[in-house]
Amino acid sequence: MILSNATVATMTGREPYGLIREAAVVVRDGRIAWVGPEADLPADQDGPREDLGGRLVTPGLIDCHTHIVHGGDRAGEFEMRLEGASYEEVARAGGGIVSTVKATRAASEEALLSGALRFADALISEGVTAIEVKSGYGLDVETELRMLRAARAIERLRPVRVKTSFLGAHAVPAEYAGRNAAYIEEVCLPALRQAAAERLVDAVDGFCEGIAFSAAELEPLFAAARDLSLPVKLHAEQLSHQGGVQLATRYGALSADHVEYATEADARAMAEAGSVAVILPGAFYTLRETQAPPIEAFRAHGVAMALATDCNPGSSPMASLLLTMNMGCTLFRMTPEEALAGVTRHAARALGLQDTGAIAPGQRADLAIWDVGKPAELAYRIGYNPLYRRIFGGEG
Ligand code: DI6
Ligand code: FE
Repeated sequence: MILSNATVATMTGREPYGLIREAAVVVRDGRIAWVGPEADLPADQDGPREDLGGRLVTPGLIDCHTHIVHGGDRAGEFEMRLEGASYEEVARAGGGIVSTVKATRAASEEALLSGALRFADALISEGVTAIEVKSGYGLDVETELRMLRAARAIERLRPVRVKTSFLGAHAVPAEYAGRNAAYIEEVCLPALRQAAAERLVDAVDGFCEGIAFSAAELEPLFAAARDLSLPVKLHAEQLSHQGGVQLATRYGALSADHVEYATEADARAMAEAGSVAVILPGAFYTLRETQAPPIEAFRAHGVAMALATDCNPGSSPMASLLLTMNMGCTLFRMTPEEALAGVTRHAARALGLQDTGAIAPGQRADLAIWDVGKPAELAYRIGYNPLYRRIFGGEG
């Protein structure tokens, strides 16, 4: 297949967006075989040509932080918060994450899967070709494993790549209240080992926060991840500064996520460790947070920034990566180019994926074709989806 007469945002090289106008992309055997100015197309690259009429081609989008597998919803809590209750107050009153745990424990694998497919389909309709999915609403061995199985099943039913993260250390369940270390030891570690043995886990995540786990409490979990040769990532410095980034970077984390309260020193540590800052404006917006992540420090230290939906029933009930891009720009003054890199190249890196997220020879042919003329249009409009076509592994 040859996509011709295209504007291609390769997301590689020095040009903004790696943009090539009047370009062609050659796809063979599910991979990019060639990309460049159409005038330079080698004569031996033949095949059916599709004229894209100047439309924009980008890498398929990647949502690198979601909680789309869960039971129930939290619309009631939304109403409570609108009446003035804070997220932390709701959590301490037995709402919040713990209420989703109840609904998730009660749900079958099929119910969890069909619930998740609603959000996966919404993301796919916006050109998403890879989604990260976390566990973390089971908080017991059996339910954590069931969530991960449901996450894996998405990939068998839809043309999308799924990467799973074990988030057993998301909250302390009622039966372990006040016994955080015992919960990690008696539930998280056995669940992680079993999930790893069943190849259900691609990375290990945790929630380092006053309402969840301290950095010291998470250390044994990260040590276990290292023993299992699994990469780590962390919800860090979201609502307060807890030292999560320092823990994560000591373990060479793929990413530190949220990071609103990260410091200059944290940004330096992330740059040194090569950890991606995953920026989650949906949670910031939903919780009406006021502390924005230190975007300027990330830029200054050369920390790669990804953007993701954090799609979850509580703090970020958002299933649109295009809206996420807009929010990254409007709320945090990221540039539209940073926003697109944040949902392609840098999102791939936050998941440890090396074969997707850019348009270059040898990369998987995961592409999104948009009915727009310039790449900044993707972050600019609100509530408008200009996807023209999506190609997944050369198909579509
Ligand atoms: N931080 C978040 O924003 C989500 N999890 C987390 O660790 C919130 C999840 C929820 O409220 O259900
Ligand atoms: Fe999250």
